[in-house]
Amino acid sequence: RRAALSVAVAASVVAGGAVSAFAQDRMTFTLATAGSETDQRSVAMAEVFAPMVAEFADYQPGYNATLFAQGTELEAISRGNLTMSIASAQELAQFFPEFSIFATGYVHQDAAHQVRVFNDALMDPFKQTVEEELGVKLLSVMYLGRRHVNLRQTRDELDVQTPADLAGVNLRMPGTDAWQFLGSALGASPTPMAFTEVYTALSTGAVDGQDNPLPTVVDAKFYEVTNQIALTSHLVDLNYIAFSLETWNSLTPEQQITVQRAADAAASVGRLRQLDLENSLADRIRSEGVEIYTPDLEAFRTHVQAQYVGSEFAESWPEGVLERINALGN
Ligand code: KDO
Repeated sequence: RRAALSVAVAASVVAGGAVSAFAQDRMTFTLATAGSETDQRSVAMAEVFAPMVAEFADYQPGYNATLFAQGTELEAISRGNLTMSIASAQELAQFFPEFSIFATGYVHQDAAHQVRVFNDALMDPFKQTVEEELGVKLLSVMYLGRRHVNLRQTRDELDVQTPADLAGVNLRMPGTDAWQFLGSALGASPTPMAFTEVYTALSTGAVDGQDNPLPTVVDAKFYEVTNQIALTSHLVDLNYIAFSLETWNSLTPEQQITVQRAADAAASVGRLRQLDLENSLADRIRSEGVEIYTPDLEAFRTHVQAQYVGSEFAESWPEGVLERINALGN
């Protein structure tokens, strides 16, 4: 049947006919994420992406790192064992150090800035490298939110105003070099740990704190095991919808357009919902007994940025890209 079908498709291409008019085997798009099912990025993928591709593909998400450990998803896509992931720039920086520029503290200014950067020509060589060397296509940029420092200590025990106040604080950061560097740049002592371990580590005191946006603090119930959030906004964090290039190349041009539109639509719906949550959750978290306050942001920004200057990360950034990113800001 396959041979007959491909002859028919070839004939149709020659005749200029619509390839998608032919019946095809259904595909399965498997997505692995460390995020929960109720994380807004997961919700947007399930509610927006899945129905848009449903004509030709079944969307099968695996949440909470059940399919692949956090940080191993890109390799799984590259090896042909996975179709999609919600990948971070820090994970990409493991393969291509220049991606650390998008994981650097106080570079992205807000969600709109992330979108402008992702869609700008400056991203083309980055996207091309990931396609050519990893076999992964970055479809769209998702908004995770402003990361803040969330600690077990009460504010009476530790009032965080400047990076010096974080000296000796055992801060869980995700497990890659770019994340660890950011933890150090904040003034803390970073500990690498997978996301799925963080709640327990906070509850037992194995770590003093973690950094994530407010919606994640609520979704993962970190407010149950912490006492304060210093609104450092040290990283306006993003993720890319990463897609197998091999699968992409097996799609018809129309299917490719549909997948691209579905990814963009999911990213945009997820972004709006996440922004809404970010703006509305502080009171909810306070009502759980967590103190939320703004530290000396200028002190944090200056200190963090100074750590990157001359660092091995900054050396990997292609010339002029930071200036182009900044020029796309407000
Ligand atoms: C985390 O491990 O703290 C992090 O927020 C890092 C992000 O890049 C992202 O992977 C996220 O976890 C997971 O999706 C869980 O929300």
